[in-house]
Amino acid sequence: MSEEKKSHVETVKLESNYLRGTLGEELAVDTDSFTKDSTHVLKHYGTYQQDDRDTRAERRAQGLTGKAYSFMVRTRIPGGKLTSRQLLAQLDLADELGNTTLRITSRQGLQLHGILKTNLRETIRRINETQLSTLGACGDVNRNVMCCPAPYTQPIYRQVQVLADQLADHLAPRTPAYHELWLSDPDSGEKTLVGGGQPEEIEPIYGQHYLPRKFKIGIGFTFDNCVDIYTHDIGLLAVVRDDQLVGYNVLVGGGQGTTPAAAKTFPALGQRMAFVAPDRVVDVATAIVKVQRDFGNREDRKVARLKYLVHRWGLSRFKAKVEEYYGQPLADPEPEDVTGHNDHIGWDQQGDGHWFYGLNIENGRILDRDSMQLKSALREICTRLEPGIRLTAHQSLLLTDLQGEQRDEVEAILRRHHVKLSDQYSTVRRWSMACVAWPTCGLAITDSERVLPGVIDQLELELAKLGLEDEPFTVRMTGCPNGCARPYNSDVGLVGKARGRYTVFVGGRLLGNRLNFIYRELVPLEEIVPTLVPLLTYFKQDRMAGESFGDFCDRKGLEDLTAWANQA
Ligand code: SRM
Ligand code: SF4
Repeated sequence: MSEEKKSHVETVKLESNYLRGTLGEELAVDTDSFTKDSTHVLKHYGTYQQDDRDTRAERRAQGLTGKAYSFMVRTRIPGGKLTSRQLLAQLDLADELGNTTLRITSRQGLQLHGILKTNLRETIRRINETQLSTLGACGDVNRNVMCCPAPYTQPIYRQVQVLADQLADHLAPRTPAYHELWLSDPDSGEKTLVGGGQPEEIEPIYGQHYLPRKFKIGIGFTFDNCVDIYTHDIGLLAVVRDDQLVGYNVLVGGGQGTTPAAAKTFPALGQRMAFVAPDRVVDVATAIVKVQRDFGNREDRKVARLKYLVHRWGLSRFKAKVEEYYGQPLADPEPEDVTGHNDHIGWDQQGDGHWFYGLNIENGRILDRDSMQLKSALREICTRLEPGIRLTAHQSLLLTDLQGEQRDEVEAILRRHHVKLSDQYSTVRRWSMACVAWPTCGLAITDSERVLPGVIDQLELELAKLGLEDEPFTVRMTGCPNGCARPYNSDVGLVGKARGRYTVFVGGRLLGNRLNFIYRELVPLEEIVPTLVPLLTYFKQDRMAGESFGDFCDRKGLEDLTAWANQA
């Protein structure tokens, strides 16, 4: 493809000299923001330039020019595994340099918001000092690698975590610019010379252009698809027989993002491509990444994800190309598929005499407010008991490696800080998830995290009236169609379409292996629950034994559901 046809972001990456651009110069000057081109480069270091969208109008009214800029800083944490010390360091950063909150993301990462440009370097340096990294948390590279976070002692759990770590290390950008820009003393004059090196020496996997778009990998089990493997560019399904992990079914081309006005875009489920032995997975994943690097669309970022390449070529042609890059034929996938889902919430035994506690955190936001001091409670638990920490794909966390006698202490600390124990959450709230959206997300059309709790309040009442309060089904909300809370395979998806209005999707499922469909468009926030009530009533009356709400909606289909709702 000629350089002229490539998108502007491609040119910026190519000319950035392995993600340097003018970031060094811009960091050195006393401004509150970066130039537009530099923000594209900046993302690869796990940080986004944002502004407080709540204050835009007020600032205009006050005659202030420009925006109230600050930065989101994302830490990538393979499998969501970290220590109490690392979590405490992030909480310190949130309090000292951020907006005093810390956010667990839908990909087992952590996000700080409200970091000022002058504090960016210190923030990233301090995260690295705790042996965590922001490199590749965003940008056109492989993102955080997800895997089941449960700390059970059976070897298969350790094996998937080891694989997540290996993939994360192997596919991390290797540019020395990360160290140079963020970790070395800017006044020391320390510079790493990369200008003369060959692309294959500096970035053997990515080259000078990096990937056409973001890239995501998740590793799940057949009996526990808690990481939603069908939604990743590469989904790895661990095939376990007689307690042994015999290999992985490799799924390709999953993804959620879509632009409703552009018919060429769509959410897609991963397609089952091959079965690969455990020790070959990193090489096969690398071959897939390289195929996307060389053949993914670099003209139009809307259709640049791997799913569009798989769609354009078809699975057989895509597989043949991966085999060519890998150097060997690949076996067909084994019959195993996902059969279960576990959010790991509540108390459970690890198998080594220790316990873990899955603490439900509503929409992943760790903060103190008058009615509940979650941040302080976690600080006290981490300081006094030093549990291991695992972040879940549902924006919650597990406190691990606890002694039996520490269980009461954990609960007492949570209670003292007015934090609800996991069993005090309703089933519907436990299985709900919202993206960040307003006010920090620059792409948000409307609210998500700030309004979902109110929607759930109403739903709880209606479900109780119908006697459906114990019914597990997923409700996922996003402030725009990009799909950051994975709303397109959930039982109920609520997707921001206009300010205060949402598209209501139904018919997905907890297992994550079916897309939902649009039930109603442009539903005002306050009408969401009234829109769902007739469907829930119908479900209660006409469901088959054991049928879930999503399965029911899928079986009935749009026409039938609409006819019922119209006469109800
Ligand atoms: Fe996302 C862009 C937040 C998981 C699909 N996402 C964004 C940005 C960075 C907005 C932007 O580009 O300016 C959001 C920052 C908001 C803020 O203020 O923090 C953002 N995404 C998030 C997080 C924090 C949502 C959350 O509440 O947890 C998640 C961070 C995960 C992490 O730790 O890495 C997050 N984003 C996802 C997921 C879910 C997943 O990966 O499992 C998806 C759908 C899966 C997928 O990628 O297809 C997702 N985010 C997007 C997209 C659409 C991509 C596409 O292919 O069309 C965008 C927009 C884009 O890339 O142009 C986006
Ligand atoms: Fe922002 Fe949209 Fe992602 Fe929500 S789904 S965080 S509104 S980009």
